[in-house]
Amino acid sequence: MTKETSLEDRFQHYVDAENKIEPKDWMPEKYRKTLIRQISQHGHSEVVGMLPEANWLTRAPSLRRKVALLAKVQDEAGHGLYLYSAAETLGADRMDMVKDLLSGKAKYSSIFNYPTPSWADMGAIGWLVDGAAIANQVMLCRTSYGPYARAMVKICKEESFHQRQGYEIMISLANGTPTQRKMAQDALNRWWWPSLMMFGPTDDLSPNSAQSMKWKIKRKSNDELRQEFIDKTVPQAEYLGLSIPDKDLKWNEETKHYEHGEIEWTEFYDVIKGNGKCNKQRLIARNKAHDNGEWIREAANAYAKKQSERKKHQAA
Ligand code: FAQ
Repeated sequence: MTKETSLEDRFQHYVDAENKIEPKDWMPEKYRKTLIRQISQHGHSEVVGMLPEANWLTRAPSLRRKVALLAKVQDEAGHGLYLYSAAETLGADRMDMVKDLLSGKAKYSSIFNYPTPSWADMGAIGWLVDGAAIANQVMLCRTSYGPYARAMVKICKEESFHQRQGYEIMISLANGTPTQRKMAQDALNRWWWPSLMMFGPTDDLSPNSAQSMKWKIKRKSNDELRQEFIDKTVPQAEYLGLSIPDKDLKWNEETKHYEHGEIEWTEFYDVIKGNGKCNKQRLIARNKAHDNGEWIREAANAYAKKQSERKKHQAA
């Protein structure tokens, strides 16, 4: 048995016994790389995920709605920061991660490449997109890497507020005028399928799942989580009196789950290759924001440099 293999075996036993891996613990290089990939993609998703909703901040229909939406969008920025910090504990460099996002090299969630032409999209995003994010992220509170698991606990609490915020908008629209009901239905029609795609490819076509589940990075498979989301969300749509845009959706009394129609996987792969409706627009917006922030990074770095010089001077 090679030294590396025995370390890997010990690592696996440690994970199997439900221990958390901490930054200074030994870990297989592939475990570290998988986590950096997933956590940085997750961080990028939170950061880019601010853009579709930021589009409506100046046009929210009331002060109350505006305050809630503003708080939600700010939360997403905070989530991005926790996640980049968690990736840094694995040795990733923040500026490298940011550069990969800005150049289009790094992935972020497919869902944020869809447009938000209507106020009802704010409802649908909170209800469906945050709903899907919660389904996925509750399991991540138990992920094997300590800093990621702990970040997810706080993130999930905030995502619950986001989901309620969105569902409450949907309730108002669904109980409103015929035009408002139509807006709500239209938003559900446009966000339903992309929300199902958020969970990633089907288990048989998910190259990373098996190893990630063995290492307890992921606790449930993409299909399991997608099914949980559908089972939870269909009754919520019924409560709103809205129709899920899937003619093949039906309850299976034996399995106690909903069966759903075919997901357009070609659309998903097109979006993650950069050819979605808003991929280019999102990267342009992120690059512009980054360039506009240059002065504050310069000021922060100059301040940090000055502080460290002062400390050195005092110590001498
Ligand atoms: N979009 O082998 P798998 C949010 C990629 S946060 C783009 O199954 P894995 C909050 C995947 O990276 C939403 N790419 O991969 C919010 C891989 O490519 P790679 C983000 C996707 O990692 C709400 C390839 O396909 N949440 O919404 C997607 O085992 C509202 C093969 O896939 C997270 O990131 C996708 N949807 O499972 C913010 C949660 N799906 O890297 C603002 C953490 C798959 O090999 C407003 N991440 N790919 O080149 C995860 O749980 C996992 O990474 C999955 C994918 C489940 C996303």
